Amino acid sequence: VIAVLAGGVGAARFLAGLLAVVPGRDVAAIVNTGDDDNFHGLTVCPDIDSITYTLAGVANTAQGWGLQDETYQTLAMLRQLGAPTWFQLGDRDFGTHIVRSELLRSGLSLSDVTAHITQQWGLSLTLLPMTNDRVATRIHATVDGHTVDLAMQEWFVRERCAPPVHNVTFEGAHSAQPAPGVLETLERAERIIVAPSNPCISIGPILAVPGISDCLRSRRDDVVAISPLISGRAVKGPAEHMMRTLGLTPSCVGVAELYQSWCSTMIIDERDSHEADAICALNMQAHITNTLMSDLDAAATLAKVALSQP
Ligand code: FO1
Repeated sequence: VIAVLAGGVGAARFLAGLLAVVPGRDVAAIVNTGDDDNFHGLTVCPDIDSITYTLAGVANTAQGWGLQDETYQTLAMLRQLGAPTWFQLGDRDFGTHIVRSELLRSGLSLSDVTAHITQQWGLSLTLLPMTNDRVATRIHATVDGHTVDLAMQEWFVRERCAPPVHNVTFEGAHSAQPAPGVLETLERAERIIVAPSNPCISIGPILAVPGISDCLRSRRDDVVAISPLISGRAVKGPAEHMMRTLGLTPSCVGVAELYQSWCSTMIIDERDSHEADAICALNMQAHITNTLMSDLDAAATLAKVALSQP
C-alpha cells in the first residue's frame, strides 16, 4: 500500500495523479479532520469532501472547494430566516452533510461514513480520517491588537485568512486516537507520501494525533514529502503568510525543518533548486522536479517521482 498524508486541494490533485499510476486498492490517504465543523446542525468535513469530489470528477476546480454546477437556494433560505451564512454551503453539498450527519447520529464512525460516501461515488482508494474523535484546529490570531482564538473556518472563511496567526493548536488532540487502520497503514505501507498540503493546518493536525508521529519516525527512510511552497509561495491558500507570522521560514526549507525528524526526502520545485543544499544540511535528500500540478499529467508525473525515490 502507498500511504498519503493529505489535506485539501493540493492533496486531492496529487491523489488524482497517483491514481493515474497506481490502482486505487493500493492507495490509502490519511486525511486531516481538524478543519471539520458544524453548520446548521450538520457535520462538514472540508478536506475529506475536497478529495472525494475531486476524485469523483465533480469538484468545482476553479473555486477550489465545493461542487460543480452548484446552486445556493438553501443558503438563501437560511439567510432569509436569519441564520449565519458566511460559510457557503451549496445545495448539492448539503446532501453530503445531511447523509454524513444522519449516519453519524445513527452510531457509525466517521471512518465508516467516509467509506460509505466514497463507495457511493465509486472511488477505489481508501480515505481514512486521521481520527474518529473530535480534534479542532484553533487559530490564535491578532485582531485590532487583541488576541482571538478562532475555529479554523472562522479564520479561513469568515475572516478571509487576514488576522495574523501567532499560534495554532489542536483542541482534543491529546485524548484522540488514530482512526482504525491509520497506524496499521503507516506501519505496513511500502511508501509514505506527504502531499503538498499546508504544513501547519493540514499536516500539523495529523501529526498531533497521538501515535502518528512516532510511527512516522520509525518509518523515516520511507517517508517522502512534496513541498507545498514554490519560490516561497503556496500555489493556493495561506501557507506563506501563516508560516511567516508563526516565525517559520516560508520556503521549502522551512517545511523541511518541520518534517526532518520523521521524513527523509523532500521533493522541491525546479524554481527552488538553489535550496537543495540547505535541505541536505538537515540530513534529508532533496529531489528537484516540477511540482506544479497544472493538469492531471503533471500530477501523475509528480506521483511517479514520489514513488521512485530511493
Ligand atoms: N472556502 C471558502 O473560502 N469560502 C466558503 O464559503 C467555503 C465553504 C465551504 C463549504 C464546504 C466545504 O467542504 C468547504 C468550503 N470551503 C470554503 C473551503 C474550506 O473552508 C477550506 O478550503 C478548507 O477547510 C481548507 O483546507
